[in-house]
Amino acid sequence: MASDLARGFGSAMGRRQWLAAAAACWTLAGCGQKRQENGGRTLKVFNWSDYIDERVIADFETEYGCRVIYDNYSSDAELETRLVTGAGSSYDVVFPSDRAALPLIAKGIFQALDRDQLPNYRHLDRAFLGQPFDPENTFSVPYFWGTMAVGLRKDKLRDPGPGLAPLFDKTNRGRITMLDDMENVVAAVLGHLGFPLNSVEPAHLAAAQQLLLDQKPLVQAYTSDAYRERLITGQAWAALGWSGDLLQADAELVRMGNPSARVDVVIPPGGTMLWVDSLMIPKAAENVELAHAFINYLLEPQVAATNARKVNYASPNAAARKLLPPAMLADTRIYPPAEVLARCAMLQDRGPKIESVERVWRVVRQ
Ligand code: N2P
Repeated sequence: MASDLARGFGSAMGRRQWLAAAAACWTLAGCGQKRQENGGRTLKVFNWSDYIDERVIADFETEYGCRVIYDNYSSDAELETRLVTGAGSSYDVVFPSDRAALPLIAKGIFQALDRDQLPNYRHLDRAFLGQPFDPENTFSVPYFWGTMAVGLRKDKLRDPGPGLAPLFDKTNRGRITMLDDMENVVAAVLGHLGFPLNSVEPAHLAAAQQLLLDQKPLVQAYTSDAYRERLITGQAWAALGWSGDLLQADAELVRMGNPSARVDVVIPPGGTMLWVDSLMIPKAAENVELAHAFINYLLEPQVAATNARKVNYASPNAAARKLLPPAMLADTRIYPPAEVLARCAMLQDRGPKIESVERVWRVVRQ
C-alpha cells in the first residue's frame, strides 16, 4: 500500500494534465454577500506551527469581514488530546496528518464536509484524494504533503555522513534535535537500521530502542517545532524535522545574507516517512459555514500558491502548482523524485501492535 501511495505521489508530480484553470468562484457581488453573512463572526483555527502564510489569514479576515483566532500545535498527539478531551472542541478548522485522521475519524470527531460549499475542491490533484484514512474524502481535504528529513547546518559539520548518520555522531553532542513524535522517530530509526519503516518485529524494535538510548545523551532537545529556529541561530546543527520547516530555516538564513550559513535538507537514501495533512471540521465546530469558507479559500489556486511559496511544503493543489516558480517545482527537497518516493512509506495503522512502538518511546523518553 505504502509504495502504491508513493507511486501516486510520484506520478502526481510528473502529471501534465493539470486541472483546468478555475473560473472565479464567486463574483464581486457574491463576495459582498459573504461578507454580510459572516460579518462579526469568529473562526477558530488550530494549525501546526509555521504552516501558513499569515497574510492569508489577514486577507481572509478582510474579505469575509470576520475575525480569525489562530492557535498552533506542534504534534499530532497534541491535536488528538485537545480534540478527544474536548479541550479544543470549539475549533472550527484543524489540520490532522493522515495518521492522526484515522483514529479521530473512527472516534466520530469530525463532520462530513459539504462539497457544495467547497467549489475549489476541483483544483485538487486526484492523486491525493481517496487516501485510505478517508476513501471518499467525506471528512477531509488535503492541505500539504511532505517528508521527514534531516536538516544540517553545513557550515558547522564536517563530513556529516549519509542520511541520519549525523544524528548519531558523537562529535555533534548537544547540537542534535529530534522530533518529539513517537511513531515518526521510531520509523526514522528503523529505516536508518535498514528495517521496514513500519516494522513491529521485536528484534527490529529492540535495535531501534538501543540506538535511540545510545543517542539520548547527544540530544539537545526532542522538539517538533523549535528546531527550525535553533537551526537558524546555530544552536542546533543537525535536526530530524519536517521538510518544509527545514527549508524555511534555510530560506531564512539566505535572507539573513551569510553565504556560508545554510541548511542542507537531506532525505535519507533508504527512504523516509511521507505524510499528507488535511483540512477538517470537528463536529463541535461553532462556525461551520465560515469553516467551509476558510477551507474553500485555502483551496483557491492563488491563495494555495502564496501559502506554498511561504511554507515550502508540497502542494496537492494542481491549479496552485501551475502558479509556482518552476525552480520550486523542480526542487527535489520539496517534491522528491519518483525513485526516492518509491522507497518512502506512510505510517500504517498497526492496530494493537503499536503498543510495542509505544514501549520503545516510553523507555527512550522517560
Ligand atoms: C509544519 C509541520 C508539518 C506537519 N510545521 C507534518 N505533518
